Amino acid sequence: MKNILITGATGQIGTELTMALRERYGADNVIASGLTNIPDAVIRAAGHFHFIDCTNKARIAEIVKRHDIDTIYHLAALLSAVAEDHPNLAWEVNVGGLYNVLEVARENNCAVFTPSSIGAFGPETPTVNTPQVTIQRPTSMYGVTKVTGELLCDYYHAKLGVDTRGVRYPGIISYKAPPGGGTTDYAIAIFIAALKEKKYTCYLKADTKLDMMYMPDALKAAIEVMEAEPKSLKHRNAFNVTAMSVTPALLAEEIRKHIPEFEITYEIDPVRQEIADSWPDKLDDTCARDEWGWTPSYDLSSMTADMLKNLSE
Ligand code: AKB
Repeated sequence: MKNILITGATGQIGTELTMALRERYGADNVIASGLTNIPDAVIRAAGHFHFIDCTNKARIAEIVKRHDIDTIYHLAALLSAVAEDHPNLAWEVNVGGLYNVLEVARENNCAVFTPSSIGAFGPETPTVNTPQVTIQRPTSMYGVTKVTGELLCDYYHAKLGVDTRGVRYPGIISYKAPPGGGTTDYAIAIFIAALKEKKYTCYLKADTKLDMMYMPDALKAAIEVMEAEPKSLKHRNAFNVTAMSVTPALLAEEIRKHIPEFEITYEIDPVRQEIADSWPDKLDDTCARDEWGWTPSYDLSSMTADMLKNLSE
């Protein structure tokens, strides 16, 4: 990787991935881009930033050529709850944007990282130890766009020779930049509320089990899958990756070990509950472990301690 372009660089993952890639490959070689009007000050100060709307293919191509880009981390996307509210826009951004990136990559010989999600699964998918290759019939618009994206990336690799790679992210827990309207966002809001108010009202039921991952592991997965030897990859796109499998009740119990007076109550949001109920409880990430050495560093207890420490600072 010589020169990297990141789309969606001002989002939850993009903000931190930009900084991690700049540290690893040099600030001048990592070009951040996003659509927000006020890009994160740190990203701007630390290197190049361009406004890119990923539905505009010509603009992506212009920046790729200008900086001689050879790798694109394509993070720009609508998350599940927002996508359910705006299905047309979700298709346009999540599928149209990815298609544009893949076309620019094909024309300019770039490798592409695209995150898929646990949202690519549906109610008919086995919920425990969800296999790498299994039934995928998602019922949310977000899921429909993610499965389409996985298939598009497979096609561009198999038929058009583009070096496409990716992982299926679970809910990502972090403290630097806020998430943008996902179903798993409660797992961040709960920490902020616990520290500020010692109580939190959760929009998912107490026993809703979902895969989660702490941000340092999410960054590690994105970097390692792109650095993996191509010949060791049998699957390439959309590797299952996970670090922990938690419910709101379990997370609250873990937080109480640090803040004993913390209380959780529940007011269910039917839209997000339905989405969460259609997603797996626990992914099997054996293929990622075997093919490129994936192994998470944080579990529920170490993540909780680190989140509380950093948020209180
Ligand atoms: C969401 O909740 O939409 C995302 C995801 C799991 O893809 N965090």
